[in-house]
Amino acid sequence: MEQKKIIFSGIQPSGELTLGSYIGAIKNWVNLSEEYECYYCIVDMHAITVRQKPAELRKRTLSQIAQYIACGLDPDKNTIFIQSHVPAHAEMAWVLNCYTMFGELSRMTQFKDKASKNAENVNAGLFTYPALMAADILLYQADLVPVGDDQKQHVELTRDIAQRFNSVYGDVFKIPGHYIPKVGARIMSLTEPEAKMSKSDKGSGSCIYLMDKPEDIIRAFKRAVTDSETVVRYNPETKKGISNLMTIYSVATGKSFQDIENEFAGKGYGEFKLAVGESVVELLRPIRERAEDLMKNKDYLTQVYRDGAEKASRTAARTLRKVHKKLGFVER
Ligand code: ATP
Ligand code: LTN
Repeated sequence: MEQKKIIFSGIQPSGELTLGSYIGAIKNWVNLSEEYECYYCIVDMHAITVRQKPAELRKRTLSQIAQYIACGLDPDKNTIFIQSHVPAHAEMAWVLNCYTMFGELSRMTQFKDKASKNAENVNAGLFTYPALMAADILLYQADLVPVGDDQKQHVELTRDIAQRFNSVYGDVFKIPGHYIPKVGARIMSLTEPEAKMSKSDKGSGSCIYLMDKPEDIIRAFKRAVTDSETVVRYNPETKKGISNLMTIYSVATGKSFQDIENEFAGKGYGEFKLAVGESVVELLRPIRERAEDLMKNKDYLTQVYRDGAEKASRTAARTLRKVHKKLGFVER
């Protein structure tokens, strides 16, 4: 039988999952999960590059597992696990740190962005974050990494690190590619359509969370920033707000941009925004209900992440062993 290709992706439990991360990443994880062998991780070690409240981090990590499953990831078919449960990630990250250049890390836009937002805590972990992400991906010899547009630079750096290592030691790592969706790679903030929708913008109405209540979702869409024209037309250069809403509506309903323009020809923005809000309520309703149910069953969730870590550990240990041998570390 032909070996399935491998997928690895992860999300930090640094906040609640958003509609942006669902459309940009998780939705594609679900689509790809039949065809590939998939590892989906909750990257809690990445999350501590920014200060977290311990009780909240613990709760969000568990609830993120429930939300992965509720989005349609079947734990029997996908390996769902918590990064800190597989020590090989930390061990491999150290090795890869020694094959990652200061200059490369300095150029990462996410680092520059987070360093400016957390000026009082620009720690070394925040800087070397991409080496840990490379370790995540390379440990599993992943072929493909499904992420949103903002993570493309990190996946490209992972490829460079892998190639650098391979050029010294032979074919150790598979060189991974990124999988970025054609529609929805960068969902924008509802209140500031020039900026990415981000889970750290809590409370401003700019962001929709998977667990939001229907009335909050509708309210946020009613308030979404549009423009001074009154025509529903796709143009991400001049009509950022409307184009973003059209993207969301297209993903939620399966309609093309042309269909959407026809549907709302001659109608006002109010009607359009309400329709987008309602489509998102229906998209998220089953996910929220399922996740709430799963959160009541902690034993099941524990079983899922323990089984996941066991399976992930086996694969990760194989790559780590190979790397240690190549480096000249004495076998344990
Ligand atoms: P933070 O605000 O802490 O940086 P975030 O909201 O950007 O977090 P991440 O955890 O960094 O979310 O992202 C999880 C995954 O979802 C990544 O693959 C990322 O590329 C994707 N993603 C996040 N936000 C969006 C968005 N607005 N549009 C499309 N994809 C997104
Ligand atoms: N850096 C990513 C999260 C992340 C990741 C990964 C994504 C950590 N390790 C491995 C894909 C593959 C983020 O900030 N969203």
